[in-house]
Amino acid sequence: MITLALSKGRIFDETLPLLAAAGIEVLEDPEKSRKLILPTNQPGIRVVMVRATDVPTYVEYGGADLGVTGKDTLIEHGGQGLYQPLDLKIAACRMSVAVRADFDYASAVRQGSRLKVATKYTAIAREFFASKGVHVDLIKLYGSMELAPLTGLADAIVDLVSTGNTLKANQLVEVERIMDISSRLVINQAALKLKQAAIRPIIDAFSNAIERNTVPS
Ligand code: PRT
Ligand code: MG
Repeated sequence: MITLALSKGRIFDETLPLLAAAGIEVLEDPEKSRKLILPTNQPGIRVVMVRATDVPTYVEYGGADLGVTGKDTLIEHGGQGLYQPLDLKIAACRMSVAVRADFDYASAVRQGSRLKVATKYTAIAREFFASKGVHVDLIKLYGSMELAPLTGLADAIVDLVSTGNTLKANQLVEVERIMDISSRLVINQAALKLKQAAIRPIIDAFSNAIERNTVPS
């Protein structure tokens, strides 16, 4: 049995076409079903639904053989014990620094001020500000980062941005782009060796599908 870990929402939705390219069809809709283990049209392959941030953990410890997870989540997890063969180029966004429109970020940085930064992504934020030589107090949050500068909890946030609509709706502006983000296929290293025959064709089908999507025809 091959177990694939996915999370509800954009990762599940955007992985479906890749699965279809590998001849795999998930037989139930996670938005409608309460089941956490979903069967597929292939008796030897099942999908488990976990929180996005738990995907690397499931795959690292073998609760799943493979999974799909954002580069953001992977960096925060550390990536231990995970083979990362493919950038799937799905769930694309960017990791950015944002502040209130009336906060002068550039001069705060120039003056060497200590910044209060709220984020779910403390590893990425710590590394980014250290590389700029900016001193920060990191405040760990688990969601709704956009609220932090509006309430005085923080001067800045580090968060994912895709359309920019959420920032705009909260009068925040993007002042730094830290990195581009997309989702990766991750594989348990032992499973890769022991279940080669079943896993290889999935990697190859995903890889061909990504190429078809990115090469203009
Ligand atoms: O939402 P939940 O707390 O259950 O879990 P999660 O946020 O970890 O999962 P999910 O499904 O929201 O995100 C899974 C992965 O999708 C992330 O790890 C990213 O790699 C990727 N992704 C791509 C995004 C976005 N785009 C995105 N826009 N993840 C989150 N967002 C959020 C962002 O945090 C911000 O609040 O959407 C908001 C900004 O969107 P725009 O379009 O208004 O800019
Ligand atoms: Mg989310």
